[in-house]
Amino acid sequence: MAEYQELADAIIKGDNIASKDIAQKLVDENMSPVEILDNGLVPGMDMVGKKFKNNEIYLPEVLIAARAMKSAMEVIKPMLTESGIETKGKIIIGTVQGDVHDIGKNLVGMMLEGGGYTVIDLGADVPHEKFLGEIKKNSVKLIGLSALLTTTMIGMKTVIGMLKEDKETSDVRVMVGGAPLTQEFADSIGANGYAPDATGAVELAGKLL
Ligand code: B12
Repeated sequence: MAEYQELADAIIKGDNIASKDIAQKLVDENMSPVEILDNGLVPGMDMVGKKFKNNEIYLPEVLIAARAMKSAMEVIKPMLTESGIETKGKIIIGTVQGDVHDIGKNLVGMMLEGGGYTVIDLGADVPHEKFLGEIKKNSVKLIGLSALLTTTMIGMKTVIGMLKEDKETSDVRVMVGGAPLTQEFADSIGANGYAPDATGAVELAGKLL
């Protein structure tokens, strides 16, 4: 559909007014939030990633594209998170220390809320110890760690090690995700699960909790 292409183009151009308006139009036309994500927003952000990698655009453009992505996500958020049923459990999520990428993590959070979980989002660039502290404070049994940089993903191993060493948190389950991750990497650091996207994260949470 042409509107999905327009939405992807708005993300690529970093037009946060157009991205919001087109997302709203698609919502008004009864498109599901997952369709809007899969056909417009995610392909748009993928293209931004490719252009950035090929040096066709630079960081400022990526930042304004991210802002356009966020304003469209605000429009679909209420639909993704409305569930109204009692919570299936609490999950802490966050992007690991040193890493400010939070778009994918935010999507995972929204989808988990939509799936009926209570999400405690610690944000991005979360110090390793903060995960430990918040898990204890909130008696949480599942956490989701996100990383987008090959240099920060190893921080997940540190967090898992800290949890295992502490009696109070040794049974906490950890799921991991982010563009550079693989199932193989997740297994190698002792994570309990990996999912390649936000829909997979919800399925995985169901298995792990
Ligand atoms: C947007 C973006 C930025 C924005 C981030 C804005 C924000 N608020 O998030 C800004 C401009 C700040 C930025 C900065 C940088 N970036 Co950047 N960025 C990107 C870009 C283009 C898109 C990322 C994105 O949002 N994707 C869309 C979302 C929806 O996808 P996602 O994050 O993968 O999430 C999905 C899945 O992975 C999964 N998932 C994610 N988290 C989790 C968690 C769990 C538990 C589960 C189960 C699943 C899951 O579900 C999500 C939804 O489906 C990528 C390129 C790319 N293709 O990834 C580069 C990219 C990640 N950035 C890169 C780099 C190098 C940087 C900088 C170092 C650049 C610099 N020179 O300063 C800085 C780093 C700053 C820092 N310390 O973190 C590189 C990383 C290369 C590498 N090998 O590590 C990439 C790959 C670009 C490239 N090709 O070179 N970046």
